[in-house]
Amino acid sequence: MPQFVDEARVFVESGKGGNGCVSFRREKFVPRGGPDGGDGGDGGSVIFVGTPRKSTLLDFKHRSTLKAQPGEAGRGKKQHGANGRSLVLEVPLGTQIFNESDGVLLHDLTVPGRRVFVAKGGRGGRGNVHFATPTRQTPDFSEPGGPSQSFQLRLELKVMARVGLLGFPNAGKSTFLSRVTRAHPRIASYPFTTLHPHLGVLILGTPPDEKEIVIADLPGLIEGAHEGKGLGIRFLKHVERTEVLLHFVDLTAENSREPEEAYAIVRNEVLSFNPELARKPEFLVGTKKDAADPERLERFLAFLRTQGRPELVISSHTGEGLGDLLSLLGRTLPEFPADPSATAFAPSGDSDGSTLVPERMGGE
Ligand SMILES: Nc1nc2c(ncn2[C@@H]2O[C@H](COP(=O)(O)OP(=O)(O)OP(=O)(O)O)[C@@H](O)[C@H]2O)c(=O)[nH]1
Ligand SMILES: [Mg+2]
Repeated sequence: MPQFVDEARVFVESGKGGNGCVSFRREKFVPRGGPDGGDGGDGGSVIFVGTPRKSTLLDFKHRSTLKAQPGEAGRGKKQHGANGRSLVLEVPLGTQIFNESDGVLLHDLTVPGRRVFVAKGGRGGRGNVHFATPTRQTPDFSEPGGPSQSFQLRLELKVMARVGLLGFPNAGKSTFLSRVTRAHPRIASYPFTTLHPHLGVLILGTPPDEKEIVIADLPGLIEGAHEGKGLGIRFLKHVERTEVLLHFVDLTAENSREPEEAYAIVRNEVLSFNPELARKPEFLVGTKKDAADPERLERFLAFLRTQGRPELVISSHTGEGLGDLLSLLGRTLPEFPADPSATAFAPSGDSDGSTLVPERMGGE
């Protein structure tokens, strides 16, 4: 599996414009030909484009200097210098581009195919052919090429999902994702099976009223995650764009904690990462109903009732409760995302191998 990289630092530099040329025609029998210095070519730009085919910023881990070509100088006989080639870099959808020096967000690449110029190439300078006037027939100067631009940038990927899965390790998050989408995250009975976010596409409804909803499965959180315990909380940035959180708690006797306690711990870690996440609608969901401890299940349902929450208990093994949960999700999420930066994206084409690229679920 390719490495998951969601942060990168890059130095970008556009190409300088080529200088205009100073040259004079030389022809037989014409002692003093007029000016014929051509224009310099434009310098290439550095351009980023968001694509659903990429799922990590891995490309930039070992390639941190990104330079476009300069324009060529103009030549005699009015020849135009060649334009420098631009550098077009594909990044995953959801990549944010910050200016490293002041931390300002410059671009947020949430729309497939939209290009942003992060360093513009310099314009080619005009050759002396442009500067002849009736009183100045032999201009011995031309325009220099425009300067290049360079910036130190920080790239940060925040995945584009409308639903985020939270919970302790082993709560059954990845099993749920694999059940309701075509994603194949690793599933195992030990904690921290999931090491980085995975996306899957949930299809709700039937054509033509289908809704595609991208779900992000995150690594589990434990007490002290905000201090770096377990895998820490750095992946929580990937739920910042979501519209709904599904918080899973394991109802089996194997879980050493009561569901309410597990919920409170994880919730606390989430809010210590970003208190704004408290404002997102959140559903608390009991998992593994088929193997649940009956008393624990009862206590959990009572807890949900006292909090006025919907009674959501699922089994990803038997499918019980999944229909209710998915229809609740369908009712909660408007047809089109309210926030354009949370738009679910197109089905993946050629993927770069990671499961972060969501796969569209077939007609199951
Ligand atoms: N009996 C039963 N077991 C389940 C169910 N859902 C998940 N499990 C099991 O619980 C264990 C953990 O499941 P995962 O889906 O890997 O849990 P996770 O929340 O993704 O865990 P991390 O990736 O470590 O955070 C696996 O052994 C699953 O087979 C269920 O509905 N019923
Ligand atoms: Mg998992």
